[in-house]
Parts: sequence; C-alpha cells; structure tokens
Amino acid sequence: MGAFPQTIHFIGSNTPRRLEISVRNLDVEGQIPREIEGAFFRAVPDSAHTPMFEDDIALNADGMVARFNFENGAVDYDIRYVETERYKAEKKARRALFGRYRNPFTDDPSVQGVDRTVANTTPVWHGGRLFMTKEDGRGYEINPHTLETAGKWDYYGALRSETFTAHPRIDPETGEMFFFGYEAGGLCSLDVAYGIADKDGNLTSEQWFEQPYCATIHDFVITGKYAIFPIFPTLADLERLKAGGPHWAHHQDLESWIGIMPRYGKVSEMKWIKGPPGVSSFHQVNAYDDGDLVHIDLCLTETNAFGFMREAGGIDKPQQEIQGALTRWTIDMSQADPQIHERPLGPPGDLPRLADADQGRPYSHAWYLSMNPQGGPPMPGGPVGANFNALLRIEVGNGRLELMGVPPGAAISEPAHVPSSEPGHDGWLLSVIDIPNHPDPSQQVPGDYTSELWIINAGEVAKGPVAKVRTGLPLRSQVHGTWVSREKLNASKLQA
Ligand code: V55
Ligand code: FE
Repeated sequence: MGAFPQTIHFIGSNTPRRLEISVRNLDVEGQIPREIEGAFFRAVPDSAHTPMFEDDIALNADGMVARFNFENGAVDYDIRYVETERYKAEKKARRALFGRYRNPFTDDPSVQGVDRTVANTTPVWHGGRLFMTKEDGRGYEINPHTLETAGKWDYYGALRSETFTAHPRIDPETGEMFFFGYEAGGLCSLDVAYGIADKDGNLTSEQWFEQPYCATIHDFVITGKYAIFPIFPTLADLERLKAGGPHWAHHQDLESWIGIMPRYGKVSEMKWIKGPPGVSSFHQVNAYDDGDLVHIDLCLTETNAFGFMREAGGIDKPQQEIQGALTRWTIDMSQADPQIHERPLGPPGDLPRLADADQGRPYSHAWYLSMNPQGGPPMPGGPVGANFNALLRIEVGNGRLELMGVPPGAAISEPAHVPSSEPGHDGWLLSVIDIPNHPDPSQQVPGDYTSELWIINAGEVAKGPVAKVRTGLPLRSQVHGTWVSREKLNASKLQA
C-alpha cells in the first residue's frame, strides 16, 4: 500500500481514516435536549485504497455511512463503508481498480462495466428507507439499524434512469419525493430523468427530457406549482474522457439556464429561461411561489467553486478570491418571455440547511456555512478542499444575520436540523466541528485534530452550542447529512 497523495483532497480534515468503528456512550458536555431522539446520518468519502492517480480528488473517494444515534440522552457513533460494487471489487483485489473521478476510460480493464458509483454524497431518507446517494449512479439502500448495505435501489425494477441525484426534495405535506438524474441515459448523454416517488416509496412517475448541454445538475428545487432545474455551464465531454481527462470543465463564457415546469406536469411543458453566463451554484436553499412570481434562493458563485473544474476550463482564479452571495432569482411566470431578476440576500457561503417543513413554501429563515474573517483560516479539507469556519442563520425577508464561529483553525460541517415540538421554537442544529489539537496556529499539524458534535439552538446560533458530544477521534470530512427521528427509524422497512 503506497502513500496517499499530499494534496488538499487527502490532508487536513480530508486525511484518510478508513476506520469502520462503533463507539457507545460518547462523552457529553452539557445537556442534550430531550426531544433530540433519533439518528444523524452522515455521508463521508474516505478512499479505502490509495488512488490510482496522484491527482485524485475527494469526490472520488469511497462512501462511508456514519451515524450519531441519540437515545435517552446517550449518543453512540458508528461508521461503515457502503459496500458498493466498486468497493467490493477493490476490497477483493486489495488495491484501487477504478481510476479518475467519473472517467471509466481510466479504470483497470478487469472492472470494465462494473458500477463505478461510490455513494458518497447524501444519506436520503424516504418511504421508510435509507439510501446513500451520488449523482453518477443509483442510490444504495442501507439498513439504518446496522449500517449494512442492502444493495442498489431501482424502485422494484421500475426506475429507468441510470443515475439518481444526491439532492431530491420531499414535500412535507404529501410526503412525495421529487428527484432527477442527469446523464440518465449514459455517460455524457443529455438525458435528464425527472421522477416522483409517493410517500410509501413507490415510483409514480418518471419522464425524460434533454438539457441544453451536458452540465452537472447537482441540486434542484420544487415549489407548490413547479419543478425547477438550475443548469450552470460546467460541462462533460466524451472525447475528453476518452483521452483520460476530467469529467467536468467550467465554461466562463456560456450562459446558465433555468428549466421550469409544472411539478405534476409533462416535461414537454418545460420553459427554458436564460440566466447569467459563467456563474455556478451547487446548492439551492429553497424556492416558493408568490402569485405568479417564483423565488429561487441559491448559493451562487461567479465561477465554479471546485478548483479542478475551473482548472479543466482554463480558469485561473484562487479559491479565496471567488466572489459569491446567497442570491434570490425571481421569475414572473405570467410573462410570455420570463426573465431572471437577481438580488443578493446574504453573504457568500454554501451547505444550506432548511427546516423540512419549509420545503417549497414561503419561509422566514435558513442556515448555511460561511467564512468568518475574524476566525483565521480553517484547516484544509471538505469536498472542495477549503473548509468553512462559521454557521449563519439568515432571515431571508430582512437579511438579518446571526453568526456562530468556531475555535481558531477549526472547520465546521453542514448542520442537520431537528425540529422542536415547542411552538415558535426553531429546533436544533447538529454539526460536526473539527478542532486542531494545538491552539497555537504556528504549532498546528495538518490532520491532528479532534471532532466534536455540537448541538446548537437553531434560533440562537450566536450563543454557541448547548451541548458538545466528544468523539475523541479525528473524523474525516462529511459531505451532506440528514436527521431521522426515532419514530421514523422505528417504522423503517428494514429492521435490525
Ligand atoms: C458534489 C459532491 C460530489 C460530487 C459532485 O458538492 C458534486 C458537490 C461528493 O460528491 O460527486
Ligand atoms: Fe451537494
């Protein structure tokens, strides 16, 4: 086993850990609110083997599913690899057989045709089942009690799309899951599948349409009336892949698009609205209808936030110089030729969290991660290779902000939200904080840190955590996480 590359994808909080472990009764400082009963699942990419290529990236790492289980004030921690077809093939060979991120032409010939997805992006709970997802393949079902991998999920054979997004949207009233998959018909195809699964997890509709160019569609939004597909000019190219190159290249001069259709309508009703050139958004906070107006709130940046996607497009811009803002795009659907009206809502940032009950509806506030200039730079790590060091609560109507910082050099990961049963209470946020073991920045060693799970009153983030769960471990960076209540876990389709 050779050494892992010493790049931003493998140092700091991206340091390979590769431990499948279980720890019971973690050390808790403070009082865990009684209503936090359930599990916080996290998707953690962590390459099981040293990569085939020195320029490998965090997005290409094997998915692990981690769980903080909250039971009667006690917290247990477990983490296991998602046993994808790819993971199993490499485990058997005791080495990496799959090459570059989303480029099958760089694989060892022995694994030709084997499913390449690493299921490393989002744990999704729907219809009583837990899935680990990544946008380049179908989801893998996970037993939420044992974290064992049950297998690839295709809706009892009904799903046609070869891919399934890591960002489906669930309507809180109907319980339906709205989802999509791009490159649905194969590598670099323009096909996008748009699907709906009912509250019990049965596929009730799947329609295909073509997007304007083969872009990465990482997230989408729904409103009461619409399904909305934001398309940004980061493009795949089959010839580049065949030459062994990267999947994605950002095109700064190409326009962006919004595809908008009635959410229960036909894809033939899709309207395509041109947006500003060169911009990028991986995550949208929310969207909602306001009469004929549609508001879409996006974590928007002037160019692609991933260095390797900029580089492939010949864009030379250092990470810390990238401008952005939490941005509202408003579209008047009563117009014959609707346009996008843009205004800033809040500071730059990403990894937004919305209360599940606010999905697709008018809402007052949300949370996201940002950079606190006073905090000093956080350790490197995370999917992009640059971590965040601040949690923001924003009131989207008036722009009012509250900030929670972290200790010097520490990194914060995407919070999960636990709703409160108390009327008017914002609920709770759960977020893993990676804290350097040496307080003096000049003495800090990359990768030498300890992870804590902070529990924060979601309405008073500036007050800091009400409780801290100490893992005593340096946990590798997550991508996304999700909260599942005890009630839902008890009713899960797979049981222990
Ligand atoms: C993202 C994450 C991915 C991926 C593509 O956050 C985009 C954006 C963790 O995997 O494959
Ligand atoms: Fe994402």
